[in-house]
Amino acid sequence: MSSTPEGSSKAKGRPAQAKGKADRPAPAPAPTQQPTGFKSGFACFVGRPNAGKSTLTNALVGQKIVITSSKPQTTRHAVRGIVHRPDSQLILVDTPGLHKPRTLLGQRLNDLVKSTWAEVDVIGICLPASDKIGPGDRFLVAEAAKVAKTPKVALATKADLVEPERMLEHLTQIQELGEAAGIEWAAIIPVSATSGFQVDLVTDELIQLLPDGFALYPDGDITDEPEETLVAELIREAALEGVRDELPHSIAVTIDEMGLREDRPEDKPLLDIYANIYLERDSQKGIVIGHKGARLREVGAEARRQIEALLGTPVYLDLHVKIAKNWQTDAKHLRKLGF
Ligand SMILES: Nc1nc2c(ncn2[C@@H]2O[C@H](COP(=O)(O)OP(=O)(O)OP(=O)(O)O)[C@@H](O)[C@H]2O)c(=O)[nH]1
Ligand SMILES: [Mg+2]
Repeated sequence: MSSTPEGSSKAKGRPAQAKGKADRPAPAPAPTQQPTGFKSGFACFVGRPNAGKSTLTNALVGQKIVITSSKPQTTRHAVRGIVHRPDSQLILVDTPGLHKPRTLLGQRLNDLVKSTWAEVDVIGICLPASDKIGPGDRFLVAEAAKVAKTPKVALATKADLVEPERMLEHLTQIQELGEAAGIEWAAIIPVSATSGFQVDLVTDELIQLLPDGFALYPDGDITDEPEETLVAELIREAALEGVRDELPHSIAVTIDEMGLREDRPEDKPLLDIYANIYLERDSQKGIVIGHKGARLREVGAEARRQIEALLGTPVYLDLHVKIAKNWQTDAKHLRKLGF
Protein backbone atom coordinates (compact mmCIF):
# COMPACT_ATOMS: atom_id res chain seq x y z
CA MET A 1 0.00 0.00 0.00
CA SER A 2 1.21 3.48 -0.69
CA SER A 3 0.39 6.89 0.64
CA THR A 4 1.43 8.91 -2.33
CA PRO A 5 0.20 9.42 -5.84
CA GLU A 6 3.67 8.47 -7.06
CA GLY A 7 3.40 5.12 -5.35
CA SER A 8 6.39 5.45 -3.07
CA SER A 9 6.25 5.61 0.67
CA LYS A 10 9.02 5.69 3.16
CA ALA A 11 9.30 5.31 6.85
CA LYS A 12 12.44 7.33 7.29
CA GLY A 13 15.12 6.49 9.80
CA ARG A 14 16.02 10.06 10.57
CA PRO A 15 17.92 11.12 13.66
CA ALA A 16 15.63 11.07 16.68
CA GLN A 17 13.85 14.35 17.27
CA ALA A 18 13.10 15.50 20.79
CA LYS A 19 10.45 12.95 21.71
CA GLY A 20 6.93 14.18 21.88
CA LYS A 21 7.58 17.62 20.51
CA ALA A 22 5.54 18.76 17.58
CA ASP A 23 8.38 21.07 16.59
CA ARG A 24 8.44 22.05 13.03
CA PRO A 25 11.02 20.04 11.16
CA ALA A 26 13.72 21.56 9.06
CA PRO A 27 11.90 22.24 5.81
CA ALA A 28 12.64 19.96 2.91
CA PRO A 29 14.60 21.53 0.07
CA ALA A 30 12.10 24.01 -1.28
CA PRO A 31 10.57 22.84 -4.54
CA THR A 32 11.28 25.37 -7.22
CA GLN A 33 7.75 25.55 -8.56
CA GLN A 34 5.23 25.11 -5.82
CA PRO A 35 1.72 25.66 -7.14
CA THR A 36 0.20 28.77 -5.65
CA GLY A 37 -2.42 28.05 -3.03
CA PHE A 38 -0.42 25.09 -1.66
CA LYS A 39 -1.39 24.35 1.92
CA SER A 40 0.74 22.75 4.60
CA GLY A 41 0.73 22.41 8.35
CA PHE A 42 0.06 20.34 11.42
CA ALA A 43 -3.09 18.79 12.83
CA CYS A 44 -3.29 16.66 15.95
CA PHE A 45 -5.76 14.04 17.06
CA VAL A 46 -6.66 14.21 20.72
CA GLY A 47 -9.20 12.31 22.76
CA ARG A 48 -9.59 9.97 25.68
CA PRO A 49 -7.62 6.70 25.68
CA ASN A 50 -9.05 4.21 23.15
CA ALA A 51 -11.00 6.87 21.21
CA GLY A 52 -9.49 5.63 17.94
CA LYS A 53 -6.86 8.35 17.37
CA SER A 54 -4.06 6.07 16.23
CA THR A 55 -6.28 3.95 14.00
CA LEU A 56 -7.51 7.15 12.37
CA THR A 57 -3.95 8.42 11.94
CA ASN A 58 -3.03 5.23 10.08
CA ALA A 59 -6.18 5.46 7.96
CA LEU A 60 -5.41 9.03 6.85
CA VAL A 61 -1.75 8.27 6.14
CA GLY A 62 -2.83 5.15 4.26
CA GLN A 63 -0.29 2.93 5.98
CA LYS A 64 0.34 1.65 9.47
CA ILE A 65 2.81 3.98 11.18
CA VAL A 66 1.49 3.91 14.73
CA ILE A 67 0.45 0.98 16.84
CA THR A 68 -3.10 0.46 18.06
CA SER A 69 -4.73 -1.81 20.60
CA SER A 70 -7.94 -2.35 22.48
CA LYS A 71 -6.10 -1.49 25.71
CA PRO A 72 -6.33 2.13 26.82
CA GLN A 73 -3.18 4.27 26.83
CA THR A 74 -1.44 2.50 24.01
CA THR A 75 0.20 5.58 22.47
CA ARG A 76 3.04 7.01 24.54
CA HIS A 77 4.52 9.71 22.38
CA ALA A 78 3.49 12.19 19.76
CA VAL A 79 4.02 10.50 16.41
CA ARG A 80 3.92 12.37 13.14
CA GLY A 81 2.31 10.91 10.04
CA ILE A 82 2.42 12.72 6.71
CA VAL A 83 -0.38 12.91 4.14
CA HIS A 84 0.70 14.08 0.67
CA ARG A 85 -1.66 15.63 -1.86
CA PRO A 86 -0.73 17.45 -5.05
CA ASP A 87 -1.91 20.75 -3.54
CA SER A 88 -1.14 20.19 0.13
CA GLN A 89 0.81 18.43 2.82
CA LEU A 90 -0.88 17.55 6.09
CA ILE A 91 1.25 16.48 9.03
CA LEU A 92 -0.80 14.58 11.55
CA VAL A 93 0.33 14.28 15.13
CA ASP A 94 -1.13 11.33 16.99
CA THR A 95 -1.05 11.90 20.74
CA PRO A 96 -1.56 9.74 23.83
CA GLY A 97 -5.08 9.62 25.26
CA LEU A 98 -5.78 12.37 27.79
CA HIS A 99 -6.67 10.77 31.12
CA LYS A 100 -6.56 11.24 34.88
CA PRO A 101 -2.91 10.45 35.58
CA ARG A 102 -2.03 7.91 38.25
CA THR A 103 1.68 7.68 37.54
CA LEU A 104 4.56 9.95 36.61
CA LEU A 105 4.35 8.47 33.11
CA GLY A 106 0.66 9.45 32.96
CA GLN A 107 1.50 13.03 33.94
CA ARG A 108 4.22 13.22 31.31
CA LEU A 109 1.82 11.91 28.64
CA ASN A 110 -0.85 14.48 29.53
CA ASP A 111 1.73 17.29 29.43
CA LEU A 112 2.77 16.05 26.03
CA VAL A 113 -0.81 16.24 24.71
CA LYS A 114 -1.18 19.80 25.91
CA SER A 115 2.14 20.96 24.49
CA THR A 116 1.23 19.32 21.18
CA TRP A 117 -2.15 20.99 20.75
CA ALA A 118 -0.61 24.35 21.58
CA GLU A 119 1.68 23.99 18.54
CA VAL A 120 -0.55 22.70 15.74
CA ASP A 121 -2.68 24.50 13.16
CA VAL A 122 -5.81 22.39 13.66
CA ILE A 123 -7.05 20.21 16.52
CA GLY A 124 -9.13 17.11 15.75
CA ILE A 125 -11.01 15.99 18.83
CA CYS A 126 -11.97 12.31 18.68
CA LEU A 127 -15.23 11.37 20.40
CA PRO A 128 -16.17 7.72 19.75
CA ALA A 129 -19.81 7.29 18.78
CA SER A 130 -19.85 3.97 20.58
CA ASP A 131 -19.37 5.68 23.97
CA LYS A 132 -21.52 8.23 25.73
CA ILE A 133 -19.80 11.57 26.17
CA GLY A 134 -18.50 11.59 29.73
CA PRO A 135 -16.70 13.77 32.25
CA GLY A 136 -13.36 12.88 30.64
CA ASP A 137 -14.54 14.29 27.31
CA ARG A 138 -15.96 17.43 28.93
CA PHE A 139 -12.64 18.01 30.71
CA LEU A 140 -10.69 17.46 27.52
CA VAL A 141 -12.86 19.78 25.45
CA ALA A 142 -12.74 22.48 28.14
CA GLU A 143 -8.93 22.24 28.16
CA ALA A 144 -8.75 22.33 24.36
CA ALA A 145 -11.00 25.42 24.37
CA LYS A 146 -8.15 27.28 26.07
CA VAL A 147 -6.17 27.02 22.85
CA ALA A 148 -8.68 29.55 21.65
CA LYS A 149 -7.35 30.57 18.25
CA THR A 150 -6.74 27.11 16.82
CA PRO A 151 -9.65 25.76 14.74
CA LYS A 152 -11.18 22.57 16.10
CA VAL A 153 -12.88 19.75 14.27
CA ALA A 154 -14.99 17.20 16.17
CA LEU A 155 -14.63 13.66 14.90
CA ALA A 156 -17.35 11.17 15.80
CA THR A 157 -15.09 8.12 15.52
CA LYS A 158 -16.07 4.43 15.25
CA ALA A 159 -19.15 5.34 13.19
CA ASP A 160 -19.39 1.73 11.98
CA LEU A 161 -20.31 0.58 15.47
CA VAL A 162 -23.56 2.52 15.82
CA GLU A 163 -26.99 2.87 14.21
CA PRO A 164 -27.97 6.18 12.56
CA GLU A 165 -30.24 7.20 15.49
CA ARG A 166 -27.41 6.84 17.97
CA MET A 167 -25.10 8.81 15.66
CA LEU A 168 -27.65 11.60 15.46
CA GLU A 169 -27.87 11.75 19.24
CA HIS A 170 -24.07 11.74 19.49
CA LEU A 171 -23.72 14.58 16.97
CA THR A 172 -26.25 16.66 18.88
CA GLN A 173 -24.33 16.06 22.09
CA ILE A 174 -21.06 17.05 20.41
CA GLN A 175 -22.68 20.29 19.29
CA GLU A 176 -23.83 20.96 22.86
CA LEU A 177 -20.44 19.99 24.24
CA GLY A 178 -18.83 22.62 22.01
CA GLU A 179 -21.35 25.28 23.01
CA ALA A 180 -20.82 24.58 26.71
CA ALA A 181 -17.05 24.99 26.29
CA GLY A 182 -17.31 28.03 24.03
CA ILE A 183 -15.99 26.18 20.97
CA GLU A 184 -17.42 26.72 17.53
CA TRP A 185 -16.58 23.50 15.70
CA ALA A 186 -15.17 24.10 12.23
CA ALA A 187 -16.87 20.81 11.38
CA ILE A 188 -18.39 17.78 13.06
CA ILE A 189 -17.66 14.64 11.06
CA PRO A 190 -18.76 11.04 11.64
CA VAL A 191 -15.91 8.77 10.55
CA SER A 192 -14.88 5.13 10.68
CA ALA A 193 -11.18 4.41 10.47
CA THR A 194 -11.78 0.68 10.10
CA SER A 195 -14.36 0.81 7.29
CA GLY A 196 -12.89 3.92 5.66
CA PHE A 197 -16.20 5.81 5.92
CA GLN A 198 -15.50 9.55 5.44
CA VAL A 199 -11.77 9.20 6.03
CA ASP A 200 -11.05 11.32 2.92
CA LEU A 201 -13.56 13.90 4.08
CA VAL A 202 -11.64 14.26 7.35
CA THR A 203 -8.43 14.79 5.37
CA ASP A 204 -10.16 17.40 3.16
CA GLU A 205 -11.53 19.27 6.13
CA LEU A 206 -8.23 19.33 8.03
CA ILE A 207 -6.33 20.49 4.93
CA GLN A 208 -8.83 23.26 4.33
CA LEU A 209 -7.97 24.67 7.75
CA LEU A 210 -4.20 24.69 7.15
CA PRO A 211 -2.29 27.86 6.31
CA ASP A 212 -0.69 28.45 2.92
CA GLY A 213 2.86 27.19 2.85
CA PHE A 214 5.47 24.91 1.33
CA ALA A 215 5.88 21.17 1.69
CA LEU A 216 7.68 20.48 4.96
CA TYR A 217 8.71 16.90 4.19
CA PRO A 218 10.08 15.26 1.05
CA ASP A 219 7.51 13.62 -1.17
CA GLY A 220 6.86 10.04 -0.17
CA ASP A 221 7.88 10.28 3.51
CA ILE A 222 5.05 9.00 5.67
CA THR A 223 6.60 9.57 9.08
CA ASP A 224 9.73 11.06 10.61
CA GLU A 225 9.91 8.55 13.45
CA PRO A 226 13.31 6.88 13.59
CA GLU A 227 13.18 3.28 12.38
CA GLU A 228 14.30 2.03 15.79
CA THR A 229 11.30 3.67 17.45
CA LEU A 230 8.90 2.17 14.90
CA VAL A 231 10.43 -1.25 15.48
CA ALA A 232 10.25 -0.95 19.29
CA GLU A 233 6.60 0.06 18.97
CA LEU A 234 5.74 -2.93 16.77
CA ILE A 235 7.32 -5.24 19.36
CA ARG A 236 5.30 -3.53 22.10
CA GLU A 237 2.13 -3.93 20.06
CA ALA A 238 2.76 -7.66 19.67
CA ALA A 239 3.49 -7.96 23.39
CA LEU A 240 0.22 -6.15 24.25
CA GLU A 241 -1.84 -8.73 22.41
CA GLY A 242 -3.60 -11.02 24.86
CA VAL A 243 -2.39 -9.43 28.10
CA ARG A 244 -4.83 -7.82 30.53
CA ASP A 245 -5.37 -5.59 33.54
CA GLU A 246 -2.30 -3.64 34.60
CA LEU A 247 0.17 -5.55 32.47
CA PRO A 248 -0.26 -3.54 29.23
CA HIS A 249 0.77 -0.41 31.11
CA SER A 250 3.85 -2.14 32.52
CA ILE A 251 5.33 -3.08 29.16
CA ALA A 252 8.06 -0.97 27.58
CA VAL A 253 10.42 -1.91 24.77
CA THR A 254 13.94 -0.75 23.99
CA ILE A 255 16.28 -1.59 21.13
CA ASP A 256 19.88 -2.41 22.06
CA GLU A 257 21.17 -2.87 18.57
CA MET A 258 19.83 -2.91 15.06
CA GLY A 259 21.81 -3.34 11.87
CA LEU A 260 22.22 -5.30 8.66
CA ARG A 261 24.23 -8.47 9.19
CA GLU A 262 27.63 -8.35 7.57
CA ASP A 263 28.82 -10.86 4.99
CA ARG A 264 25.38 -11.40 3.50
CA PRO A 265 24.86 -11.53 -0.27
CA GLU A 266 23.38 -8.26 -1.49
CA ASP A 267 20.14 -9.87 -2.61
CA LYS A 268 19.72 -11.69 0.72
CA PRO A 269 19.98 -9.04 3.43
CA LEU A 270 19.15 -9.81 7.04
CA LEU A 271 18.41 -7.19 9.64
CA ASP A 272 19.55 -8.14 13.16
CA ILE A 273 17.50 -6.62 15.96
CA TYR A 274 18.33 -7.04 19.64
CA ALA A 275 15.48 -5.77 21.80
CA ASN A 276 14.35 -5.80 25.42
CA ILE A 277 10.84 -6.06 26.78
CA TYR A 278 10.77 -4.31 30.14
CA LEU A 279 8.23 -5.20 32.82
CA GLU A 280 7.70 -3.70 36.26
CA ARG A 281 7.63 -6.80 38.45
CA ASP A 282 9.13 -10.31 38.46
CA SER A 283 5.62 -11.76 38.80
CA GLN A 284 4.77 -10.41 35.32
CA LYS A 285 7.57 -12.34 33.63
CA GLY A 286 5.75 -15.66 33.56
CA ILE A 287 2.78 -14.25 31.67
CA VAL A 288 4.86 -12.55 29.03
CA ILE A 289 7.26 -15.46 28.53
CA GLY A 290 4.63 -18.21 28.79
CA HIS A 291 5.04 -21.96 29.29
CA LYS A 292 8.55 -22.91 28.11
CA GLY A 293 8.78 -19.54 26.35
CA ALA A 294 5.81 -20.22 24.05
CA ARG A 295 4.21 -16.80 24.39
CA LEU A 296 7.42 -14.89 23.92
CA ARG A 297 8.05 -16.88 20.73
CA GLU A 298 4.59 -15.90 19.47
CA VAL A 299 5.24 -12.25 20.29
CA GLY A 300 8.57 -12.44 18.47
CA ALA A 301 7.04 -14.09 15.41
CA GLU A 302 4.23 -11.53 15.15
CA ALA A 303 6.58 -8.58 15.72
CA ARG A 304 8.95 -9.94 13.09
CA ARG A 305 6.13 -10.19 10.54
CA GLN A 306 5.13 -6.59 11.20
CA ILE A 307 8.70 -5.27 11.07
CA GLU A 308 9.39 -7.10 7.83
CA ALA A 309 6.20 -5.64 6.33
CA LEU A 310 7.23 -2.13 7.37
CA LEU A 311 10.89 -2.23 6.38
CA GLY A 312 10.78 -4.76 3.58
CA THR A 313 13.81 -6.69 4.87
CA PRO A 314 13.98 -10.14 6.45
CA VAL A 315 14.58 -9.81 10.16
CA TYR A 316 16.33 -11.79 12.88
CA LEU A 317 14.77 -10.70 16.17
CA ASP A 318 16.33 -11.42 19.54
CA LEU A 319 14.00 -10.60 22.46
CA HIS A 320 14.93 -10.42 26.13
CA VAL A 321 12.55 -9.87 29.03
CA LYS A 322 13.90 -7.63 31.78
CA ILE A 323 12.61 -5.89 34.89
CA ALA A 324 12.73 -2.13 35.51
CA LYS A 325 11.04 -2.04 38.89
CA ASN A 326 7.97 0.26 38.93
CA TRP A 327 9.35 2.20 35.97
CA GLN A 328 6.11 4.12 35.40
CA THR A 329 6.64 6.01 38.66
CA ASP A 330 10.43 6.22 38.63
CA ALA A 331 11.96 9.30 37.03
CA LYS A 332 15.31 7.59 36.40
CA HIS A 333 13.76 4.59 34.67
CA LEU A 334 11.47 6.88 32.66
CA ARG A 335 14.48 8.78 31.39
CA LYS A 336 16.22 5.55 30.42
CA LEU A 337 13.11 4.39 28.60
CA GLY A 338 12.90 7.63 26.67
CA PHE A 339 10.15 9.60 28.46
N1 LIG B 1 -15.08 -0.65 15.02
C1 LIG B 1 -14.12 0.26 15.05
N2 LIG B 1 -13.10 0.14 15.93
C2 LIG B 1 -12.15 1.08 15.93
C3 LIG B 1 -12.17 2.20 15.05
N3 LIG B 1 -11.09 2.97 15.32
C4 LIG B 1 -10.42 2.34 16.31
N4 LIG B 1 -11.05 1.20 16.68
C5 LIG B 1 -10.62 0.26 17.73
O1 LIG B 1 -10.56 0.93 18.97
C6 LIG B 1 -9.45 0.48 19.75
C7 LIG B 1 -8.57 1.65 20.13
O2 LIG B 1 -8.00 2.20 18.95
P1 LIG B 1 -6.70 3.11 18.98
O3 LIG B 1 -6.58 3.71 17.64
O4 LIG B 1 -5.53 2.35 19.52
O5 LIG B 1 -7.16 4.21 20.03
P2 LIG B 1 -6.31 5.46 20.60
O6 LIG B 1 -7.27 6.58 20.74
O7 LIG B 1 -5.12 5.70 19.76
O8 LIG B 1 -5.90 4.90 22.02
P3 LIG B 1 -4.69 5.40 23.00
O9 LIG B 1 -3.42 5.41 22.20
O10 LIG B 1 -4.68 4.34 24.04
O11 LIG B 1 -5.08 6.72 23.53
C8 LIG B 1 -8.73 -0.56 18.89
O12 LIG B 1 -9.17 -1.83 19.29
C9 LIG B 1 -9.19 -0.23 17.49
O13 LIG B 1 -9.22 -1.36 16.63
C10 LIG B 1 -13.26 2.29 14.13
O14 LIG B 1 -13.38 3.21 13.32
N5 LIG B 1 -14.20 1.30 14.19
MG1 LIG C 1 -3.18 5.69 20.27
